[in-house]
Amino acid sequence: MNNKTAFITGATSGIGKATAQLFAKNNIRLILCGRRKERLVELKEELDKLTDVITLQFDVSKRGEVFKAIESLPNEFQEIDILINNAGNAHGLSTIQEGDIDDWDAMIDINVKGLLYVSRAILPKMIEKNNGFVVNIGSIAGKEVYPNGNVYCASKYAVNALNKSMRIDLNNYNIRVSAIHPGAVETEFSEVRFKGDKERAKNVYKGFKALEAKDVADIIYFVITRPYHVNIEDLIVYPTAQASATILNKE
Ligand code: NDP
Ligand code: 8X3
Repeated sequence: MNNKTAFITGATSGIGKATAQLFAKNNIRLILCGRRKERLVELKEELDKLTDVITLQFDVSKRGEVFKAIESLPNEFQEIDILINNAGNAHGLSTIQEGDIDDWDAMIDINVKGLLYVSRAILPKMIEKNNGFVVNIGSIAGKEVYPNGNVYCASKYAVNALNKSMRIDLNNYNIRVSAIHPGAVETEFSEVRFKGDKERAKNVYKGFKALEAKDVADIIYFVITRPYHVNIEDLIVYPTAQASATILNKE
């Protein structure tokens, strides 16, 4: 992995941050992305000691910002070997008839369109060099619908479909494509879903051991370090206590 360059969206928290930390330990050069500038600065300071790091602050849902940021990369970071499409969140949890339309827009714009914009900006260069790796972070919510999950689930079903589409469309260019679909991971995910309500967010992970962000990072690293002829296309990972989107062995 020495001298490979990875572009990680959503690196300021949770799964993206843990992946950046693990990649840095393994000498992968990093392009770290997110909206929260101070977190990007902090993470760069932490990981600079281990590898070359550059940060890009942009909102994945803003098409202009995405292309401008990626075009601004200095020459030594132009060649991207690994793209981790991770940025995303759930916004709200309510029935379809009561859903907040701004929440719907946010989930479609970030989880689906954001992933598309970033991929569209980066893939042509991977195609040019006939090499690359894309890891799409889906969710168990992209495999099963659960009550009140409606639009978040739809956005992750879209990621699932786009992952398969990428596999097909990029097959002639030696670009590997993988989706990882986690169950419950204790990150800032539920805090974002419940709009900063920390108590409600904590409750989601009460009574069982959820996955940690670093568990998912380990799997991402495993997936990208298989021999060149091996492409893990689709992988579901649960906490041991979880058997489906809704079946959870809670104390
Ligand atoms: P976190 O809330 O901890 O992290 C989300 C990351 O996405 C942050 O770094 C955030 O950065 C970034 N992000 C969100 N919106 C935008 C935006 N508009 N533009 C740019 N970056 C954005 O959650 P997780 O680490 O848990 O989530 C990571 C991925 O994993 C998501 O795609 C999520 O759907 C998926 N997932 C999570 C599960 C869980 O249970 N936690 C389970 C299954 C899948 P910033 O705010 O700085 O922009
Ligand atoms: C996050 C996990 O179960 O809230 O994608 O959808 S869940």
